[in-house]
Amino acid sequence: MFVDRVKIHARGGQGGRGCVSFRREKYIPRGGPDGGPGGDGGSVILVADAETDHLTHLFYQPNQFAKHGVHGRGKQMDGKKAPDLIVKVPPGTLVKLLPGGETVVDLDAPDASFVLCKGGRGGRGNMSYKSSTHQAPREYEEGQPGEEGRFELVLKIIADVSIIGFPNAGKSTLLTKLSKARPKVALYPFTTLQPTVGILEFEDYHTLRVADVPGLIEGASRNRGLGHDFLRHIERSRFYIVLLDAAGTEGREPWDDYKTLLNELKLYQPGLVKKPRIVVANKIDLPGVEKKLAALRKKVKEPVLPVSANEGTGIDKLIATLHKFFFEEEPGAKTSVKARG
Ligand SMILES: Nc1nc2c(ncn2[C@@H]2O[C@H](COP(=O)(O)OP(=O)(O)OP(=O)(O)O)[C@@H](O)[C@H]2O)c(=O)[nH]1
Ligand SMILES: [Mg+2]
Repeated sequence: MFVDRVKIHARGGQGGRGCVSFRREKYIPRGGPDGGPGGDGGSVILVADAETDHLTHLFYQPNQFAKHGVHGRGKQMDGKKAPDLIVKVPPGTLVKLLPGGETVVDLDAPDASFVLCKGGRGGRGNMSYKSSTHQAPREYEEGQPGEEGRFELVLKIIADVSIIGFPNAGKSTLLTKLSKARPKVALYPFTTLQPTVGILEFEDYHTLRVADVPGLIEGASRNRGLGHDFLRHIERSRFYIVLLDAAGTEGREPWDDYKTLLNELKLYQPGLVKKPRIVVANKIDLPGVEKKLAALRKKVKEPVLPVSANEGTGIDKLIATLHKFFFEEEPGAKTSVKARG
């Protein structure tokens, strides 16, 4: 199961209680107060871990409670501080406070961390109440409770490039050509039900994260197909590959697909269509594609790149375009960088 939205209950540990004790030793009458303080409770700390890519573990363990601090002891001994509870989440996790839903933190980079619930401070023992006029204090403090709250964690995957297209357009096939990721490829629509990220490695050791997301169809904004919800995973991308089935294998025209896709993106978030993109026409190995491609080229303003994800035709050009967009300051400086391996 893939979980990318989860509600949790987090609580820092309570501090240990301070101790009331007096030194008792042979030949030392009235040894004075020696009750030590309690240890601090552990905090719940969220850490963005690059190796984690979903929130499923929190779905099964929605209660994240840190341990309590140990109580103070006699002979001036401190109680032990409880360890912090480290909760790993994928980079790109947004944390909202419930019930209001206001954003607490956006862990948008690997290794970013955030103290979600601080542990309570340990209480003072009676030895710290001692003074010249108060030599046998019996006061002590209880440990303070840890912070507590309910939170919603929402994952918005961080990918540099996202591939968007209709079901069966060949998005997953294209990702296997760009990276070592192996999402499921199949003849039927909605094969991909969860986003997959692949790493595109260039010859010059630059890398890009490329996301394959589920297919988008007309009416997704009204929850048709898999709806719009998964589109939040492409929000953070800087570049989009609009992948079209140029052969129209499902009886639709590529140009209509293009319009529908852009319209759905706009309905989801108007800013998305303003970001840079490339139109990639897939399945050019199939017969009768030239006519459809020519018609598409006439109508689409931006350049159209014909490829066959199955056979690998045109993929080098796509890779060079991505390299140019992300890593070349002056356009045209270097054009033929290939993928490694
Ligand atoms: N002829 C031909 N078929 C292709 C090409 N690329 C993909 N296909 C086929 O199209 C079908 C769908 O491919 P997928 O990669 O699963 O498509 P998808 O866009 O990921 O589909 P969903 O995950 O369902 O949205 C598979 O049967 C692929 O073999 C291509 O370049 N040429
Ligand atoms: Mg797929």
